[in-house]
Amino acid sequence: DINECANSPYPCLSTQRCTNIQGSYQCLSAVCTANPNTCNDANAQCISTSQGSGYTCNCNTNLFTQSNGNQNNAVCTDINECLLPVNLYCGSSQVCLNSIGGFTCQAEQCNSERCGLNKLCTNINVQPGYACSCAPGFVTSLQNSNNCVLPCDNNPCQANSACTNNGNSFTCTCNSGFKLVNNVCVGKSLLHNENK
Ligand SMILES: [Ca+2]
Repeated sequence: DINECANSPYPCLSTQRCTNIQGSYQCLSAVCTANPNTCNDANAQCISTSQGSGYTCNCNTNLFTQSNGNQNNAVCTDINECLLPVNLYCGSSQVCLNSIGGFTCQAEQCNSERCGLNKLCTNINVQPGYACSCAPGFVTSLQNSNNCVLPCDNNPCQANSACTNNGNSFTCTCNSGFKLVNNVCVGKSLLHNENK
């Protein structure tokens, strides 16, 4: 093989880089090597060419959608491979986690210990791959927001009343001998009128 790049005169334009290849040679722009940030979008790859402006900016179109053409203003937008309702990329017992320029499939993260007492675990497709929420009939504890308790365990009722759990809510009932007056349970012995 002859190295044409070593020939005199130089076989390429002075602004071009000569690359010797088997049986021939290539003249490519030096733009991409001279300035690694030629493409504004960090996910676009600068590819030297022999014609035009000497380069193109290419997103990996398996992983990104490309807009704004293929020069330095090319914009690469991540493809969310994990979009519901149908995820084509991961197995049915896996969770898909999207990332910029890719995605991963991981085992479902929920297990019986993951979320703690009175909580339900849901596999989700964003990091860390699971979410915890209160089981039906339970609410976030006012003492410790990591825990879920029965509504009455948050002591929502005022003095002299009893609390009854009622689904995700509660009912307050004045104790025996007390009567609700202006949203306060007042001792009946303190009431000196016909409402007694
Ligand atoms: Ca992605």
